[in-house]
Amino acid sequence: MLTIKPSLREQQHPLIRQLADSIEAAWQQHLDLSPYNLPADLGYVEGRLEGEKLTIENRCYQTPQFRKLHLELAKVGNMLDILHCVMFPRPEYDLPMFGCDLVGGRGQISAAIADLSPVSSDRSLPESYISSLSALPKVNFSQPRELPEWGHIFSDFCVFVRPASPEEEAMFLKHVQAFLEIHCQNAIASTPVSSDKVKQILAGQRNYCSNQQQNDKTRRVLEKAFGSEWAENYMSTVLFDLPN
Ligand code: BLA
Repeated sequence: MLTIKPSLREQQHPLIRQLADSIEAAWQQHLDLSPYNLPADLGYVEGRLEGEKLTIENRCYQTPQFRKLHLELAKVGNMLDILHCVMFPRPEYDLPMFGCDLVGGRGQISAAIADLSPVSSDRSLPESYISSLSALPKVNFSQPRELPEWGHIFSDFCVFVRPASPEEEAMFLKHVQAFLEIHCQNAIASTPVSSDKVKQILAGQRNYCSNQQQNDKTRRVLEKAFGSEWAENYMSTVLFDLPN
């Protein structure tokens, strides 16, 4: 059921491969995984983008604390390599959204972003997260990147960079591994909240997803390969579906 099939990652940038392996290792080590079925036909997708083949490979699980753990790898010929990952907590648990996106091509990662994003109405993270994240070794990258307008959903701990060397790639990987470790530890120790709080958390998760859906760069890649209707459906049902 949870056996790992041959994966696109073997053909991708080493940082993508390493991060994909790390994410799955953290999930398997800490969480009680069951299968999660994506909408029909969207587990593995092929299209064409500017004469190149676009391949998308999805892995999806659920656990007692998470309604959906989604890891997506995508590749456009030899031009574009993508890793996308979101952990959607069940709204009964007061947990932030782990999100990560790596985009690169021709041997260089141009965008590496990772965050544990708040869902509370005052946009603060739970205390336990603030203390663990503040205690992490500080990371400094030579090419930080500026968040787009909709990026106000991210926390103060968000890292958004163009890793400029193998050392910076390793630093990014290590930092995201620490995020995952903190997040999984907190998740398995967390207990359900009151129904009032559930409503707030749901609103926070919906706000996160609707802002992520405004990422034109993601949309453009998908539209060019599959058309705008398909892209809209994919973004709103697979990448950032709003919780019920
Ligand atoms: C940027 N995302 C991008 C870029 C592309 C994609 C091509 C531009 C890269 C660059 O500016 O160097 C494309 N990303 C994709 C595609 C998928 C994908 C096609 O995941 C999936 C099929 N995006 C996320 C998540 C986060 C995220 C979970 O999916 C953050 C937690 C962030 N991606 C994100 C941000 C940018 C980006 C902030 C920069 C956007 C900008 O500068 O406008």
